[in-house]
Formats: sequence, C-alpha cells, structure tokens
Amino acid sequence: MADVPDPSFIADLPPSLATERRGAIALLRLARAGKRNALDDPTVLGLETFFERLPEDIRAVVLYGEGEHFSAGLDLSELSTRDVPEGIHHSRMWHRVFDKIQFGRVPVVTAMHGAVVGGGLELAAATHARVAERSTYYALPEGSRGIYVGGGASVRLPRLIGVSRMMEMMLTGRTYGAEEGLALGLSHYLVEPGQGLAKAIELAERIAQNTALTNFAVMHVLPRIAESDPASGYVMEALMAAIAQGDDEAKARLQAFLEKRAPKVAHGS
Ligand code: 1HE
Repeated sequence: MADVPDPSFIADLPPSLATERRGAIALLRLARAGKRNALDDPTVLGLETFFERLPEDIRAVVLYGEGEHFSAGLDLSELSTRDVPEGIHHSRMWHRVFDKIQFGRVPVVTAMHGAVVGGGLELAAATHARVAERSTYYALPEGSRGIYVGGGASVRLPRLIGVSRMMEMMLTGRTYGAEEGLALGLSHYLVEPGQGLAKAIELAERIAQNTALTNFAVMHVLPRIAESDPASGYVMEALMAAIAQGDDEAKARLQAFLEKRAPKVAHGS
C-alpha cells in the first residue's frame, strides 16, 4: 500500500493520514510510523477534516496504523510549550474531533496492533468496533508522565472497563495484553498478527450493508438510552423501533426473510 495519502479521495489531509477507498468503505491509516503514529495537532485536525468531508456514499470507515504500533498517543514534543489555558483548549479540541468520530454519520472499525496507548487508546475508544492483533497492548502512561488523559478517556474508558480498572491502570502504569483486552472489552475481536486489517474490512463491509437508519440508531440512540433513566430509555427505544420498522428498506428485508430469500442467523458466520 502506498505511503502517501490519496488526495483525490479527501482533500487537505496532512501527510500523517493516508486514505483509500474500497467501494462503500473508506480506509484511514495513521501514517506517521517514524513517530509511532503519535498524534500531533495536524493529525488530530486531519481526522476532523476526514470525517467532515467523508463522501455521502461511504457507509463505514476502517481506521488502522502503519508500522509496528497503532499509536503512541499524544505527541509529547508538543506538550512542553503549552500553558494552562492552551492545555484546556487542546484537550477540548480532541474532544470535539473524537466526538465527530463517535457521533458521526458512519460506524468506524479500528484495527489495532502493537502499542495502543494514551491518546491512541482514546482514539480507538471513540470508534465503534475494535479488532486487536495478538501484538496489541494497552496502557495509559499519562500517570507516569506527570499528566492526565485529555482525549475523552475519563468519559469513554470507564464505560468500557470500569472506573476502578482505569484508575489502577493510570496509577500503576500497567499494560494489558491483547487477550486481556478482549476479555475486558477493549477489543471485540482477537486475530493473528497481520490479520487485523482484513478482519476490520470484513466487519466494515457487513456494517455497510445495514440500513442507514439502523446504523444511526445504534450509533446515536443506543448510547443516549444507556445514559438515560430507564423510563425515558424505554420511550426512546419504542420511538426508535417504530421509526426503524417504518422504513421501506426494513419492510423489504423482513419480507425477504419471510419468503425465505434472506439468510438465517447462523453461529460462526
Ligand atoms: C514519540 C512518541 C510520542 C514515540 N510523542 N514522539 N505516550 C507515551 O507515553 C508513549 C511514548 N512512546 C513509547 O513508549 C514508545 O515510543 C513506543 C512503545 C510506543 C514504541 O517504542 P519504539 O521503541 O518502537 O519507538 P521509540 O524509539 O520509542 O520511538 C521512535 C520515535 O518516535 C522516537 O523519535 P526519534 O526522533 O528519536 O526517532 C520517539 O521520540 C518518537 N515517539 N512516541 C512524540 N508519544 C490528549 S491527552 C493524551 C495523553 C497521552 O497520550 S500521554 C501518552 C503518551
């Protein structure tokens, strides 16, 4: 795969991001392997540009990293020059960009390998499905660097692994390996070395076949329901269920199943 971005696909991306289009799937590669895909400002703002300019006919995104590691997190060389107000705005900038990923138009599948640390883990946690190769390991080294997470980890990670486990990760600087990460919910799939991208593309292709309305409900409505009180949640669910089933495409798919033209649910498929 070429190490240069494809400018014809999405314009104005920094050289640290490379894109490729495969039908309805967009591939987005962190392409700064020399710095272990550390996330500097141009890269984070480039992520925002990418998700803002995603063509309407793209139905899912696959995010992955070049080289030996998914991402070494925040570019630490940028940190030393920031004062307190700048630090606040910088963190809020990451929040804005990662929110555009989590609550964007299309689901994002991340293929992870090697280090998924600090801001790299925050980025992966903002995506919707995560595949880990066996080399993957996770850490929040902010504690030992004398800083604090700033890319949304305090909000997203406790929802994945719990407050206590995140607390302990930050206090002790421990790492979790790929198998542990699978058990904890940091990844959804564990695959052999070199298989992450292919698995992520396979998942993205399945996701792309869902109706846009179902993907919207899963990405935008489900997490809001999960954060709301049960009584409101049930009402929201009822409304969303009715809206989804009213869609012509949903009716056509249900009819196809009843007429034995649609696949059955099969374990292992
Ligand atoms: C970097 C960064 C970086 C590497 N910022 N330049 N993140 C961390 O604390 C993780 C820091 N990185 C590492 O622990 C290691 O680099 C790795 C385990 C990821 C990879 O090790 P290795 O041996 O393959 O690479 P390396 O030799 O350490 O690094 C290669 C180059 O990348 C080197 O630069 P060079 O010019 O000397 O070649 C490193 O300086 C550079 N590099 N990681 C800048 N992170 C919104 S708040 C989020 C807060 C955080 O994310 S804190 C966690 C930061």
